[in-house]
Amino acid sequence: MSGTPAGRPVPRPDGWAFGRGILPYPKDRALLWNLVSEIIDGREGGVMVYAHHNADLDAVATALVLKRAFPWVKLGAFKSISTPGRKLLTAMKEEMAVDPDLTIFKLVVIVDSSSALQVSDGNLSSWPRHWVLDHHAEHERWGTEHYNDPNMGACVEIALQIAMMTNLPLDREMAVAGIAGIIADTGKFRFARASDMSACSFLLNGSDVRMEDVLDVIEGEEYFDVSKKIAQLKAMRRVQFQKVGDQIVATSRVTSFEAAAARALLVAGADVVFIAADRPDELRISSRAKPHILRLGVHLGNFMDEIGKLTGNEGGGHDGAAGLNGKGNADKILSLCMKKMSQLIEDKMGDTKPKHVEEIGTAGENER
Ligand SMILES: [Mn+2]
Repeated sequence: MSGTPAGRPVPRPDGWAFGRGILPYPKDRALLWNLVSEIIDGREGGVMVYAHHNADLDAVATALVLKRAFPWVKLGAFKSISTPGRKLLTAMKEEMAVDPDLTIFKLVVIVDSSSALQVSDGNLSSWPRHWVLDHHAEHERWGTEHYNDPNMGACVEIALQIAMMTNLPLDREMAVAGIAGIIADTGKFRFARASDMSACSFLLNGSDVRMEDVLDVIEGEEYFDVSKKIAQLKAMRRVQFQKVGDQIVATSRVTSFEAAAARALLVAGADVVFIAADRPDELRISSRAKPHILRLGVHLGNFMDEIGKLTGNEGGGHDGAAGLNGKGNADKILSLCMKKMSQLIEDKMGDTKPKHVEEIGTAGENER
């Protein structure tokens, strides 16, 4: 790091720098200092850093970086913590309480939350004094002190600004948490802005952390789970697919890890997938679609609801991730999904694309 003491960034006109990476200075340093002062003043009475319901990686990362800067704060979350969030906490050997008693604290710092409903039943009147630290563009007018910077792709970038303002040296844990939060909130960099990439470069240059270290933490042992690897490979071997215009609809069967198998097939090239987990006592079908399919107007939750009704099962879910539970012949239901989805995509593509549904075949057979 060419003359810079390890962990200390170089101040530049536009921000703190490590190598070519820059973390910009906060948009309102005075306002952010107000929060810092209150956290310091609140030390005696207790400070709770509070994350939203099902605290995601960015919320957990924000809380972890704040705890690095102010070790006396306690961490908490409303209702639950997401699985990746829990993995990050375990890796950092920190704890986050679920639904702690907030009334015993002097100050609550709500992080990564754009509305009161994300952290409570909506009524904060019985809460102690609270601050909000957020980065959402759609940001509720909190009836309290708040700092919101939608130019930050992840809330943890603001927490890192706070850490740098307090002259905290960058360490490995902060770098891992920072990159994890940015990865999560940019859809694994798909929607990352130059500033988010620059912040990651700042964190990588300023620490000995490698991207692989961060991904290992987020994905954890599951990444190396042998049953999951086999399920994904079996799903590959049993795949059937159909070309609709330039889109690929694929189906396959596994006995478990159907969601992981669905993701693997999307990565392998499918645009919409249906994976059956076929067990003696029950049948589950997991379905996933890429964002451009959703932009055509396809809603998998509604689609699986319809498949459920047609087959006497229960189906439903989100636009890009849905499922079905019940009983029946896996192959028959999968081919129904394939047929109906191909028709639906063809309809949605409408007049702009040539109507063209082409059977291609199954893995192991001739690909052409
Ligand atoms: Mn966030």
